[in-house]
Amino acid sequence: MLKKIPIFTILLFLYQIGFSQLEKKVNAVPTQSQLAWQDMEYYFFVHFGPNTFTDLEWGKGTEKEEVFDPKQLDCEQWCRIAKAAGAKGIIITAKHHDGFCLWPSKFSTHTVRESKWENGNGDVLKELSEACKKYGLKFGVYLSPWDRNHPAYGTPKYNDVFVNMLKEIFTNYGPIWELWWDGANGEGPNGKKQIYDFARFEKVVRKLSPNTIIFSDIGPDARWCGNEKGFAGKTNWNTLDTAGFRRGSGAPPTDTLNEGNIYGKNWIPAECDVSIRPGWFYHKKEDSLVKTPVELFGIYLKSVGRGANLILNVPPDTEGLITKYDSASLINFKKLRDETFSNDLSKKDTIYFISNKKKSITKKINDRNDLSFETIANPDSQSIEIKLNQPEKIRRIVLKENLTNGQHCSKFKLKILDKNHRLIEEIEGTTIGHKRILTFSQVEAGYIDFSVDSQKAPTRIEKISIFN
Ligand code: FUL
Repeated sequence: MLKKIPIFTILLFLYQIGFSQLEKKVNAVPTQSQLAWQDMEYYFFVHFGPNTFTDLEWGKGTEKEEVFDPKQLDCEQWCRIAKAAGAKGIIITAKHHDGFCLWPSKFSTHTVRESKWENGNGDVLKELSEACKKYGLKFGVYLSPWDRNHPAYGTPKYNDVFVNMLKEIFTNYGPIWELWWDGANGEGPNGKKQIYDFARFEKVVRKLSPNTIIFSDIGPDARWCGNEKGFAGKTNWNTLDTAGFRRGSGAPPTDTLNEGNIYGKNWIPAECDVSIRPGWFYHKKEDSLVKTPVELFGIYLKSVGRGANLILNVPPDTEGLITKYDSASLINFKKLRDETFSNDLSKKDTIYFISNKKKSITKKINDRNDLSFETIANPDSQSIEIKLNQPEKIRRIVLKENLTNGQHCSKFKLKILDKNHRLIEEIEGTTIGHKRILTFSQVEAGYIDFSVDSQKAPTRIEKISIFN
């Protein structure tokens, strides 16, 4: 029997089976914590420590503890500004590369306890974690593995120190929503580099706090976007291949981090970090260089608007307060977002799910909370059409993909038509992901047509919003 079937056909059959199995394997999906994390979209980063006072970006680790003395430190002020700016959380440098601990760690002698601030009784992590709770903000920590102060650095003992610090932080200041691991790995005080036991660190964190999102160049839960300008790729997959890569110098190329891998085996969405000032830490000379609301809005469009999260650094000054320059810019950034995105014109409109090229209406969706839509076998044969109740001037369209079962759309098309159904503008894009904000010159639209041109699996569109 077998003899009669050409060998080529058999090979093709085997190849196809193998291929479909491979496809199944690579459909990485998010965890519940990752889905919730992606909804956070935008939050603050706070770089604060001895560098704030010494005007440095990378402290040497030899700074005297007494330099740290923020006389008016008020973490509630940070939280009020974060709230007013629409940020949903704060992640603080509990320890930067200089090794200084913003909490009185038992595993270091280079901490707030050794400083003069509050006579050595202060604890920034305690103040901030409590303030975040009070203001309904998520709380996260940056714990730099690189430590230029710790005497054990460069020896296996330092990995124990790092584990003990993690235990202290997670036990005393939790819940910790996100843990930030920087990739830098330089020499410690004895000139030696450290071999970090990341597998062990991860295990410890997972045990103490299974829902914490661990960020690093390559995750495991969120990845670096490959630059410090706050931009994700125009194509931005939440999936990434990490096999064979390491954090720091062994990380994937920056353009891969920026765009992800279409068939990446792991769900590791991008987080875009950027500072509101040129530096990460406060420098008085940069008071005049705070990014404007329009610049921040541009960054927002290129991060959140490309399906990534935005972590915006807002460094407190030597008093321990966010300056009026930063807060003014942040408040106006919020105003700009509110003005742009508060009036969703699609809410008033009827959405049709059109099932074939003849555009027969098969389904009319009125309930805006239930717009989940699943395309079927031939993506070309269907589209969603939104008929505006009256022609409207529009400039932005926001798409949202339901990611519960993975990220699937790899090419989409939006057609903007006038009230007589004539094409005015065609916009093409690749990935959608958590959110895709498309901007264009203002047009008067009567209809909007959305279709998927290519996909990994059925795309689920959760929402289409239209704004002027
Ligand atoms: C970098 C660090 O070296 C910078 O000092 C800063 O903390 C930035 C967010 O990450 O890799």
